[in-house]
Formats: sequence, structure tokens, C-alpha cells
Amino acid sequence: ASLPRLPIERIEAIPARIPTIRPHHLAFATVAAMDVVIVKVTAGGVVGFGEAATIGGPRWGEESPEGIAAIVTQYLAEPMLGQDAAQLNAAEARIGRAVRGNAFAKSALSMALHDAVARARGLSLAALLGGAQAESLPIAWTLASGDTGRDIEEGEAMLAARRHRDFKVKIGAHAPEDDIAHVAALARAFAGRATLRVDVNQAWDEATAARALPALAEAGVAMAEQPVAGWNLAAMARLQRANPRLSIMGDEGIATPQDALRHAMEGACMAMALKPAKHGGVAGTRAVAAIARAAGLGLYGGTMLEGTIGTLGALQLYATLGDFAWGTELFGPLLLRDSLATAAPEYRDFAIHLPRGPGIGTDLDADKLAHYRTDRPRTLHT
Ligand code: MUC
Ligand code: MG
Repeated sequence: ASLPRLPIERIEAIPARIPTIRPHHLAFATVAAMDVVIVKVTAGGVVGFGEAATIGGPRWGEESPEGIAAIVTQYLAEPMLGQDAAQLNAAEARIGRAVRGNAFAKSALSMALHDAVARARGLSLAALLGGAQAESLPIAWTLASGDTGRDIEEGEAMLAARRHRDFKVKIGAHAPEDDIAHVAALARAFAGRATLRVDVNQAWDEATAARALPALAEAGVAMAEQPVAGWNLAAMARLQRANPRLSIMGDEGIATPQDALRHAMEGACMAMALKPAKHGGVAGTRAVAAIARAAGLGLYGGTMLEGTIGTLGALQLYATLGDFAWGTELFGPLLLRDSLATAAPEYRDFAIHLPRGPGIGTDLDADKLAHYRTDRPRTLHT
């Protein structure tokens, strides 16, 4: 007998803001709270959840929480209502045709549809996607307190708790020589106990990167994420060729499969950061991962610092993709002060562990969402 249809009955997008445990300093912004959009899809009476997160509004990428919510409710809901969620390939293609760009919004809807279908079938999302190849994935932490001493203390605490031993250092906001001194101090503090990577978030031009990358490699950094602008593939390729000891990782520059293909063909990086939000959901993430693999590039399970819902969705998907040369950074829930989910991801022994249970592996906490949502009607007073 064929499986029952799951007609899409309802699509909601609710923006919320959750404070972080400390200010998170990136090259382009310092964030003290994360803006997320929770997407809720009802299909065949089953509810599925997805999440889109932005770092400092439309600053990491082009999408804002307000824009994401509007794209989902104004432009994606109409063509998707009444469609069969169970036809996931057709649903993803329809989402792709309905709106140009807006990958974050599409990704939240894609995840919510997959979650609903997995739940309806009594499967985990990983099982729906053909099964996990790993029960846990290595988990990095980002040191970005803005202070060398505090970063060292934080890293020590992570090592002592056996939570993280791969640290990504956010640089690019200060003079390159200050950033190099900062990273070198961390490298000395953690020598032989943790790996160090840096993320420049596009802050340098090619000349600055050409001077700084060899010094970072000398200090013991093994990977440098997006040292120059995402569009500057020629510079990425020259920098990678000149610094073979470092894996240069493409992040902001790699959203579509075409971006991934160009990076691979031009030798613009030795590693690629996956993020469902960049790739517009499940199908796009698999496409980019396949290109990285075909080109022999190292995979990284990236994050947009989503809370538990987005993090578990990404984990379920990543677990089906095979080896991650650079592990993952699915630590968003640990950076947030509170959660919109009923379950918490399991972080143990330097890894994040795949949850049991249907769908992404958690339910939405409706009370918490009611508390943190930012779309309550507001009254203006003089
Ligand atoms: C980014 O650019 O990789 C991921 C971890 C983190 O601290 O920031 C993000 C975004
Ligand atoms: Mg990055």
C-alpha cells in the first residue's frame, strides 16, 4: 500500500530573540542576542519545526529575521499550501521556484517539512534521509569573548568539561598584528591539547591575508575560514596555493551548488563549510556536500548559531553525509541563555550526539516561544 498523503495545511513563521551567555565578537558585529525565526508546518495533522537564525540581522548574510518571516508567510506559504509534504523532492523544487534567493527562509521551511514527514512516518530525520552514518560528530567551540585572557579561561573550562577540543577563533575586527598576537597566545596556552582555527568573516583584503596567513600557520593554526570577501575566488585561490600548510575554508562565498563548483574548479579552498541556511535546506546542502566530496575537499558542519531546533535539524542531516574532515560547530544552543525546545542536544566527550525520537528529535516549547517572540503587538507611547 502507498504511504498516506500529507497535505500542507498551515505554515507559520514566528520571530524570537534569545540572549547569548556572553557577547560574541565577530569581525562585522558583536552580538548579545540571537534573532531566530521558528517555522511551523502542519501537514496531514502533524506539526514539523524548522529554524532560521541571523547573526546581527542582515550582516553575516543578506537576510533579516523580518525578511525571513515575510518570505515564508507572504511568498512561500501560498504555493506550498495544499501540496503533499510527503513528496519532499517535489516540495523542495517548488520552494526553489517560488522565490529567488532567500536561502535562510527556504531552509527553515525545508527543515520543517522534513521534520513533519519524518514524524508522520515515525522516523528520525536521519532515518528518513536514508540513515545516519555516525551516532555523534566532533564539536568545535568559538572563542570570541573579545579578550585573550577570557578566551583562555573559556577554552580551559571546555577542555576540563570534555566538551570541546577544537577552537575556532574569531578575528578580523582588529589590526592583523593584534589578531596574530591574540591567536599565538591561545596557541601557546592550548598547545598539544586543542586545535585552533580562525574565522576572518571576509574582513581582510588579499594583501592583508597574504601577510597574516603565514604567521597564523607558523603559530599552529591549521585552518582559516573565509579570510577575504566571499566573491573573491581569485584571491582565495592564490592564498590557498601560497599557504598549503593551511586549509582555507570557504564559508560566506559558498551558498549555491554553483558557488561550490566554482570554488572546487578554481582551487579556491581546501575545505568547505556546510550550513543548511546558506544552501536553502536539505537538498541544497546535499548538493554542495556532493561537490565538495567529488573535489576532494574537507567538509565542515557549520552553524548560523541556531538554537536547538535548527541545530538538531542540521545534525540529523550532517550525520547522513559521512566523514567531516573538520568536524562540526553545532554549538549554538550552548551559546544561548535559553531554549525554545523541550529537549536539549547531548554534548559529551567532545562530540554532539544524535538524539533518538522522531523527526529532528525535539518538540517546540510553546511557553518559551510565547515569552521570547518579538512579534507581539506593540503600543507606541509618547
Ligand atoms: C560563521 O561565520 O561561521 C559560526 C560559528 C560562529 O561563532 O559564528 C558562526 C558564523
Ligand atoms: Mg564562518
